[in-house]
Formats: sequence, C-alpha cells, structure tokens
Amino acid sequence: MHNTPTSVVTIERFIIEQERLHPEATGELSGILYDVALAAKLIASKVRSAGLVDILGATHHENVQGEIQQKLDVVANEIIIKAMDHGGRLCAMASEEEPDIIPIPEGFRCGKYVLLFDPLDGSSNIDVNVPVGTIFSVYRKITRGVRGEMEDMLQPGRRQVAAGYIIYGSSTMLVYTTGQGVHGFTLDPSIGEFLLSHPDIRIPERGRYLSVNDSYEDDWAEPVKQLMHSYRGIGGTRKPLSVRYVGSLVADFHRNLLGGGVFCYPGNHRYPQGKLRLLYEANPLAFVVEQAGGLACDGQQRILDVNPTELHQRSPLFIGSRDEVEAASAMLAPAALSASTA
Ligand code: AFP
Repeated sequence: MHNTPTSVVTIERFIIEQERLHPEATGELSGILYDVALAAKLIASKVRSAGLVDILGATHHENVQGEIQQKLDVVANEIIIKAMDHGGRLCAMASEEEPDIIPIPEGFRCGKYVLLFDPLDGSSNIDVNVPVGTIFSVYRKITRGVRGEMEDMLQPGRRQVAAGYIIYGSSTMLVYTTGQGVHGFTLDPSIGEFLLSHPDIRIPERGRYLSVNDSYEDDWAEPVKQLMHSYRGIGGTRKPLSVRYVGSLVADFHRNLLGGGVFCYPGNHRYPQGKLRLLYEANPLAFVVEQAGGLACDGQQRILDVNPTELHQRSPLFIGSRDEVEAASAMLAPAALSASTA
C-alpha cells in the first residue's frame, strides 16, 4: 500500500486495503469503523451549527419545532448509539454519558465486539467555539454468551483491537489505529468524505509542548510539582517545553501527537485519580500514542496494563512523546514503565 497525502484515498478504501492484509478478517471490524466514520459526520454537522442554535431556534431551550434543545453531548451520544446498535457487529456498548452498559436492542443481531466511547469530550468548550472531540475504543468480546457483559468492558487497554478519536476543529479529522500504525483522515465537507491526509503518524520523540492545568499545583504531590518544574526548565536542567492547554483532551492530545509534547492530568490531594476516565479517554489515546511511537502512563504503570475494575474508573494520565513520558515515569515511579514496555 503506497498511500501518500497526494493520492485521494477515502477512509472506506483505506479500511478495505487494511482488511486485505488480514485474510482471516470477517469484515466486522471494518464495518464498525465505517459506522464510526458515519457517526462522526453526523456529529460534525451538529457541532458546526452549534453556534446557530440561538439564531435559528426560538429560545435557549426550544428549537424551531418547539422541541426541547438537547445538550450536544447528549445528541452525540444518541447519534453514536443509533449509528452502531443495529449493524450486527457489536454485542454491547458503554458510553461516558451512560451509567450502565448499553445493550443491543432486542431483534438485532449481536456481534463479537464491544465499543466504548466518550461521545463529546470537552463539551464545556462548545459554548465558546473551541474544538471538541469524540473518543472510541473497540475490544473483542471475551465472555461466552450472545450479549456483551461487564467483563467484556473491563479488559486492559492492551487488548484493544481498534481505537481513535475525531476532532471537530478548524477541520474535522478522524484518527485511528487497529494496531498497524496511526492514520488520520480529514473530512472534506463538500463531498462528505473522510480523505486520508495523515498516513502513518509518528509522534516526535521529544516534546515541544506541555499541556497541563497548573491551577491545581497546590494540590499536587511533591514529585508531580518537581516533574512540572523540570518540564518548564526551571533550574536550567533542560530546554523548557511551551505550555499549551486547550482544556479539550482531544485537541491537546492531537497537537502533541503531530508536534510532539506531553499532556498531563495528574491525581491530586483532592482527586487522587484525577478527572479523566480510563476506559473512554486514557486507554484509547494510549493505544493511539503507542502505535505512533509515544507512551502513556498513570505515574505508576503503563496505561495499557492497568486492569480496570469499574466502567467509569478515573486515572491519572501522562501521555505523549516518549522522552517526556519516560521522564514522568522516572520521577513518579522509577523503573516501572521501562520494565513493562520492554
Ligand atoms: P468537559 O467535558 O467538562 O469540558 O471536560 C473536559 C475534560 O474531560 C478533558 O477534555 C480536558 O482535558 C479536561 O476535562 C479539562 O479538565 P480541567 O478543567 O480540570 O483542566
């Protein structure tokens, strides 16, 4: 396969080409990726018109038909469920927006995969026209029954078979991996197609950017404070990283993936596990970053090796360029990361 940014390759064609590399593939995973791409287009069109709601709709709460306006994260959640539940490829889903497993409705066939997703991450940024994103993660079912169960959801991230995200920014991009590198597609809104724009993304080994909300500094443990000081070059130990923090994980992650950098959301005294969710945020982005040559840890161990115990479990996160995450791991949990990735 010799796809370059100058050849016009739709996401559908790319997925088919990837599938051909696996003669044993049944096409089910490809089908999931098509459906995710469809959901992404539907969500993108809603996000694009978010700023027009107050102009076209009657009030803050009612639209022109007199229906109650739903928050966009709820809309995105419904779009994904409706795009995915009837394809016969999934046996259950889980969403950051829903307390429990989302079953496949009666009457539809169940497949051999589960999908976990954060439908609209960073949604508090929508009101101020700042990029938001969708994050997704796919695992093969491990239980024996027809329907997906909690055990299928609570698998360590290293067992993911696909993961990725969609960023609704100045353009809409879908970035995903199935364990064979990381590939990015940009939505051409004039034809409604995702076109291959970033084949085989590699994250620079050294970072340029540091993404962290340092208003929590007073609550950080001493080693975390030291790590952040070192990233900033305080004390002259290294060239400082430039601070860039959007407050939308997907946007911060995407910048660091392309330009090199590290995103940190440490635990603190008040929230020892931080804010981000292991299954919907940390694991999928960790799979992407490792496939691009980077690393992700929680300060104690590699993210992809954490054994989840709860659907909505939170996790500290240090993710991005290899050198920067190794520095985090060396300062916060000496020797742990290098042992698990060796
Ligand atoms: P919202 O969905 O509430 O905007 O949260 C976004 C988010 O989960 C993630 O996208 C950001 O990186 C992180 O929270 C920002 O959290 P802080 O405001 O605590 O820095």
